[in-house]
Amino acid sequence: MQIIRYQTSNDGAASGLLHHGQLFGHSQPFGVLRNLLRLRANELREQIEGIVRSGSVNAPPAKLLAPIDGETEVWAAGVTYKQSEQARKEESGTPDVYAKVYTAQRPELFFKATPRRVAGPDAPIVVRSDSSWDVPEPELVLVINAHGEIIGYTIGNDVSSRSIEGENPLYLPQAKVYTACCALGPGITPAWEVADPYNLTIRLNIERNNQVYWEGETSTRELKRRFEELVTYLFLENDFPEGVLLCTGTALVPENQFTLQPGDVVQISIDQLGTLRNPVVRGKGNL
Ligand code: DO4
Ligand code: MG
Repeated sequence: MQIIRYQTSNDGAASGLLHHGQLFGHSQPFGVLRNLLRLRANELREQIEGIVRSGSVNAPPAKLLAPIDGETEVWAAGVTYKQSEQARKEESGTPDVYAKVYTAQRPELFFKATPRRVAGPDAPIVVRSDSSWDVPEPELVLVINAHGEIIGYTIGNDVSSRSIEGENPLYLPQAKVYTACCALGPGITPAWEVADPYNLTIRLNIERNNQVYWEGETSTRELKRRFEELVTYLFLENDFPEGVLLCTGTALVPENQFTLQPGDVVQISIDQLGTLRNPVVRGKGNL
């Protein structure tokens, strides 16, 4: 089952439940996502189970939207996998900061996006026109409610400029935060349906000219930190009244010669969460 956001016939947005290929919750006010993230996890679960019991179903929607709205923010953790630590050390003139943060008690957490900057399923993601080295970062994303509880999981792409971050780590916000810098979807799988989030396979496939150009896979087993630890630091001095989505870091880093090109299609699959697919454009002017 997934909580989804989708486009309605009048170009509006609605949320619902996709369960065994059918849409539930369309005939009742299931609510906008931001309000669902105000609920406690047990209240949300009761609401979802009630809707499925009510049995009113519809055909699945034609177009899914990113599962985020309102004032819900996207944050990201960095250098949470050994592979990421190694890649940052190679690209940077200041490798020490990455070595230190990998083992430090305090994790690296950074602001990534607002809903307006997020691409949904099949929508284009942007690589910056002032960047020469760009990569997708396939990441498991925690969906966290206003009370700091992990209520679900989705797939995220923390699209990043390695040339800008590599030049100076203080450029991180420019390497990471811009229009269509992030993709999320296809929906939110409730946390209570995922038996072991530390044992999920993450697959990345990049198509160029209709052929597989790069592919690889990893597992959340490789993660250095616990999710609760990341959430605790994120909520230490921040409030998220409409919840927050937290990308948990990447372990799939293509070889240093690789850079994304316009026309590439990035596909990320995670066990139990589905597949997120996005074409690449260069510069916000090409959206
Ligand atoms: O330290 C920079 C960001 C690293 C990151 O985004 C990741 O490890 O996924
Ligand atoms: Mg990342």
